[in-house]
Amino acid sequence: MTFPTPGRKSLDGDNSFWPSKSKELPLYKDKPYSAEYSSSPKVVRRRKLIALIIAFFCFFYYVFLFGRAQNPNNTRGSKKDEDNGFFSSFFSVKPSISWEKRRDEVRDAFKISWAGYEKYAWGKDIYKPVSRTGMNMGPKPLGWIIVDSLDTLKIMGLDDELERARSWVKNELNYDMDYNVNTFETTIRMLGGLLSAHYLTEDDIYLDKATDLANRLMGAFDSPTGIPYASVNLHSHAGIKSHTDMGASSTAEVATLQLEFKYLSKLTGETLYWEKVENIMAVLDKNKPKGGLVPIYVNPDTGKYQGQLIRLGSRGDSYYEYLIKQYLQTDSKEQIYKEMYDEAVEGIKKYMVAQSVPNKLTYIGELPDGIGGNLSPKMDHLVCFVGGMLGIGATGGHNIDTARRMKWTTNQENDFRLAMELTRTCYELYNKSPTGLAPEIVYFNDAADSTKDFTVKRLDGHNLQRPETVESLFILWRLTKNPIYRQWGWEIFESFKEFALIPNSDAGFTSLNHVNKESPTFRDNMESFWLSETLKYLYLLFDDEHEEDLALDKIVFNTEAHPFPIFSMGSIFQTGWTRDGTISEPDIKPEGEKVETKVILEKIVKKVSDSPKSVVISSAVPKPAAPTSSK
Ligand code: DMJ
Repeated sequence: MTFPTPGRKSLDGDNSFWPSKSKELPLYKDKPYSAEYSSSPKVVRRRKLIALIIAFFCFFYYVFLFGRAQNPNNTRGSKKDEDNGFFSSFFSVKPSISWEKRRDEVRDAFKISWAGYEKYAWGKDIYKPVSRTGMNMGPKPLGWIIVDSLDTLKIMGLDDELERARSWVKNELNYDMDYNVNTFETTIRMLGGLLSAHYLTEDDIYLDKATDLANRLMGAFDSPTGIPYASVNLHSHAGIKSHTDMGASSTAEVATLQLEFKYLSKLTGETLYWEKVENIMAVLDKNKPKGGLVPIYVNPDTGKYQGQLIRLGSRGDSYYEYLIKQYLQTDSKEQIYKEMYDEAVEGIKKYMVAQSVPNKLTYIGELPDGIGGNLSPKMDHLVCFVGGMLGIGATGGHNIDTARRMKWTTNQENDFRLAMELTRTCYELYNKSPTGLAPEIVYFNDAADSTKDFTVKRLDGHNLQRPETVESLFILWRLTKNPIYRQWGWEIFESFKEFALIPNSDAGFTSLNHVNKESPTFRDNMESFWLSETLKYLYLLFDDEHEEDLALDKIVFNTEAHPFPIFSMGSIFQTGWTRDGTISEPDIKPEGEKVETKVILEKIVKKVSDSPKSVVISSAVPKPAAPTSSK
């Protein structure tokens, strides 16, 4: 008996790829021989016996069907194919899948990684699970792994572990160190981690630390244009230009700070953070990017894009992600970001989407020479966030059926279909690899005689336990409730267990050097996003309990998977710029007006307000801001 391979069917949200029951089991295709009607006791007994036998078979038939329908393991067409023969299936009837059990297995994987980290590297920024050691990035720990994991601990209900993490944050974490950190990474992982921990626990310690950190990061924005420098010194607050790339900052990095600083503004009532990050968007948009597509570098002194290379992989990715998320974060009121997002998506569809040969896998290539140049068939695994982004962008986080009943355009429908196609491609990056894990970079093949869809170069085959594919699976699962997304996520998780879990060790999971080898070697590093993103998204993919409190139309995940609430701007905040490049005077309300926040900490508001409020954006290119200090 054969079953369709899920990946080959169109995924239109209606489960149509599952085999229909009527075609599935020809169990009774031959009638039993019939006897003439008789009502003698012997015949009655015989009838009863036959009825019993039929009931017995009906029972197994039902169990078998139910097991099949619920057990999509049997639909795989890959290296993990099972024997789908009728008899073996019949006699090895599996109980229906418990997604709750699978969710708990993800939780167990998290616990194993966390326990290894606690035992061998507690408090350190870098964890090397193979050598069972840890290191700090600077003179003192930044809380890289602990802070990035706080909300996952809360979501998974790991209360004891969370208590130990909280106590470390409270007693050990001190950002006052003479050390240069990357502005973007520190914002998305540390500031984002603290803010979401505060959101989920309402514990003030996290907001206190977040505000202290944010004030130290403010110096990064002290460039002539307000486009932040790549790095900042945590002690002096001095912004530091990139030493490479002719001093340019990455476009994705400068445009992926907005959710964090705006949420902090909302929480504290301090408008400075809001103004600083909003200004970046105004300066970037003054370049009037063609097709909404932006080169991956921007010069912080001039605000001009640098180079031609356009891509949705490294240095380009979350620029696009934060366009739609900025729009959603403030309750879909800031139309300006939706406009920019829509333009970008049209540009992506027009200039960057292609299909591979032979299997027509839809992918997003790169434009090394900008729009008008050739499309390179290179795609980073990082690009796999796009499926989720397009899904959220089309539906606004609502279930697809609900969204389709609302105002629904052809563009939205096309975007959603593209979301599903790209996510299928990203799944295939795993499915077609000997380890079941995706490489870091692939090159799609488009020659007419290609026999395989993509090629992996020797140096591109590593796997860093990245989250983008499972992120999109989680989002599309929530939006469609199509079980194929759960099934694909489960296969990926099983591959992590098989190849990334260090055997005979209590140190946990690690990265791999090459996924295209049946016996891959370990790379001695566990990225913090394994805990903050990959395992969180897998957990939520199999989980039903957080559907309400972490509903996609109520929260936005920052790019490091830290959830923040969607909030109303109220009377304090507004969009302070228009798309012709001018920046309007912010209409800050008189002091004393009530701030609509769930938590306002008087002392924090005061601490922030005490720092020089130097930025009043009143011209197209704002003046350099005076250094801020909270020391
Ligand atoms: C994460 O730090 C974030 O998701 C970022 O936006 C991109 N890269 C990593 C995970 O791969």
